[in-house]
Amino acid sequence: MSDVPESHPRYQSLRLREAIVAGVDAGVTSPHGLIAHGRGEAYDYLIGEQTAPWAVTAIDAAAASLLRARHPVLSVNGNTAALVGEELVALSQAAKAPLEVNIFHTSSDRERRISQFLRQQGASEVLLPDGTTELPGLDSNRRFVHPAGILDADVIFVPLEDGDRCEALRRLGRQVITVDLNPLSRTARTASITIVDNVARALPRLISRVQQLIDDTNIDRQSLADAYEHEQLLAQAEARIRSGAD
Ligand code: PTJ
Repeated sequence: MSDVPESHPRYQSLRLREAIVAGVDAGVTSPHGLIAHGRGEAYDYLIGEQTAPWAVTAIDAAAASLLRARHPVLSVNGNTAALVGEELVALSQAAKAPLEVNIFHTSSDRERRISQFLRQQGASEVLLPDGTTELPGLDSNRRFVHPAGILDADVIFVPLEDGDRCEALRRLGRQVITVDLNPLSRTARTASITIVDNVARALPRLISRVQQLIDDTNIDRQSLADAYEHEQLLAQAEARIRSGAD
């Protein structure tokens, strides 16, 4: 990182800031992404900037769900590409789930740049909206999808959403897994599985859990999925934020 020493007490947080700023400079991340990131930082601060038990349970359920899916797809936007591009590629390979670029703030140039960026991180294939295929029940730019990707998926991983597509996908009967530091957001509430954690911490854990489940077939995937209580886990995250406890 440019001028922040690793010994700095806020190094991790500052490193992520730099990654988002670099994403904007590279034309991968929307300027709106800076605002979204700042909001995430505030929530992260309030949950103690660590992966809490509610997130571990959700990560377990997400790993089980991705591996049980007929056709899982990982949706990538400008923020997640900048923060966890490499990890998304690794998750895609481990879970055999294609990456699909799907962004809220319309820009075909940014779509192409995100795709190139993911290929630089090792992705062999990145799906892009074909410009004509649309997800029904959605008015935003996120309605444009790839016919063999999100449109046909049964389980869709959509970290850092703004809620509209999550709702549309749920109405279509799809399972939606999200990562969102705000347990009160529309996405967090509407998704099937919500990991309330920083995407930069959650992704490495999710990858290693997926790998563990692949390697050890004795782990009961069903019980991991059953242990996930959506309302209860969101309430735990909200209570932590409201308590202001250290
Ligand atoms: O690249 P685009 O055009 O698709 O735009 C992406 C953003 C993120 C700008 C767009 O989806 C957006 O505006 O999202 P929102 O409505 O700001 O929602 C993003 C959610 O992610 C908020 O609830 C934030 O608290 C949360 N968030 C932000 N940073 C992180 C995060 N959650 C987990 N990890 C983070 N690092």
